[in-house]
Amino acid sequence: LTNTFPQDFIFGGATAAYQVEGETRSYGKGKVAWDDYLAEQGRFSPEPACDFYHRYDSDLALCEQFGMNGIRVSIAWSRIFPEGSGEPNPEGVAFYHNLFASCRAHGVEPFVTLHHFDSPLAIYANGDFLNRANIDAFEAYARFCFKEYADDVRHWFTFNEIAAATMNRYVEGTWPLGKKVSLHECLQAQHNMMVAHARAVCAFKDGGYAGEIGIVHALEYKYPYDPESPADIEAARNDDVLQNRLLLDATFRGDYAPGTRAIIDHLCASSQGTFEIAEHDLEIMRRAAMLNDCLGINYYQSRFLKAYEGESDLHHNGTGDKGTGRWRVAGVGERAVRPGVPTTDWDWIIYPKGLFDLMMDITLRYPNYKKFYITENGMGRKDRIENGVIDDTERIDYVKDHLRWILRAIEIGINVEGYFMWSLQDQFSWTNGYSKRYGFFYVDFESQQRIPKASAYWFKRVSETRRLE
Ligand code: BGP
Repeated sequence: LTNTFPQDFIFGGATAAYQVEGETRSYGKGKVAWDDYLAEQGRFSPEPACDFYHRYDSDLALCEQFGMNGIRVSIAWSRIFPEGSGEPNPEGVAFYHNLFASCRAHGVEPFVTLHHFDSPLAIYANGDFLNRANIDAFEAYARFCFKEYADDVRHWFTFNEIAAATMNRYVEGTWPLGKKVSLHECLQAQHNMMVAHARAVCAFKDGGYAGEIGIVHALEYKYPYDPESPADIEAARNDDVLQNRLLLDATFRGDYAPGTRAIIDHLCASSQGTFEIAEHDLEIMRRAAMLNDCLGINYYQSRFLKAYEGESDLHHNGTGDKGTGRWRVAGVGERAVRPGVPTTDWDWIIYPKGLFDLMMDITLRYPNYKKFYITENGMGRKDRIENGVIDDTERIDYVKDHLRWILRAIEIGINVEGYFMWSLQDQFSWTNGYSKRYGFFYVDFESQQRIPKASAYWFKRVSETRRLE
């Protein structure tokens, strides 16, 4: 088995605008729904997060020093268009030019996402992507960015994790809006966002811009808890459509396979709703399906599904109290943990092989996939400093096990061209605040000092040698 990564493999860290930048209400930035939602909750503030707005240059210097040749960043839509559309905000536009220039200066390639969970409040308040007018607004914002940053950016992603954006909002109810088990709204928003993605991809290609474009999906392999049980198999298929399949079919086929569509309709019916595809949607989606250059996969965990007949019963573990999470959804199934499979303090299932199984599945079902980047993978921990050192051996093991499965995939001819650990530095987590740390670099949120963790030193060796020992 090979232990060496290809010559041009990207080794990087991932960030997202709202989770790192701070300055959420300054320099002309428009509001997003999270601002008031978090303030009302009063648990934690996204301000100043890890102050990336002012510290990006020193963070990029750290990337360079630690052997990273790539970074994932996102553009905050409401920094560019404070109201979602209309006149651009010059300070916001300039900020990203400066950020990209700093990436170049440090030899760190930027991989840029247009939408990472932060629709402008004006867009959110009039229905977000359930309102089709906002598909137009997203396309206009994407067109603006492609043109404005044509000389700065060579790697674009339209959306980050449509699955999380829709499920956390319309199914789990743990994000702004807070609706529970509205499966039809969840799936309709997924479809509409995929139309917005397709329009942006076509605009990028028609514009003749240099570089590549794709989308980032949060994928989890859905295994039946008991592979012999037809009811568990059905639950696994339901959860697969809810999280992965609608989005993957839309991405790579540009329409929905009959089996996918049947489950979409079943899920919508179970929350008394329907699924609407507008005229021309499939036309543009089919065109974009052949134009995507890459897929970003965010992979943290896989799931084991049991059949479930009762009322929906959800509890989100946003505190790190192990064993408190529950996910049982009427019409879908129950997410359970097979005995012997390890989990994190936030009840995330550690199952590295699922990443390989997912990539295999995609390459077999959608031979037009072209290339993968692993755009997020990592472990949330309660990291602590002891004698100036942060020993996160557990995280090193987690990343190492996933990198091993990536090497196996590469070895059998699956095209994977990069890996970005979530996250570059400790940052703000949407429902967990600051106690769930993911970074290579520990952040003391009081002083904003960065301290490299053991994983940063380990990753430096991997990226510089391109070898996994
Ligand atoms: C992904 C998101 C990130 C990030 C990460 C960890 O879903 O793209 O934005 O937050 O997950 O999630 P959490 O912070 O909830 O642990």
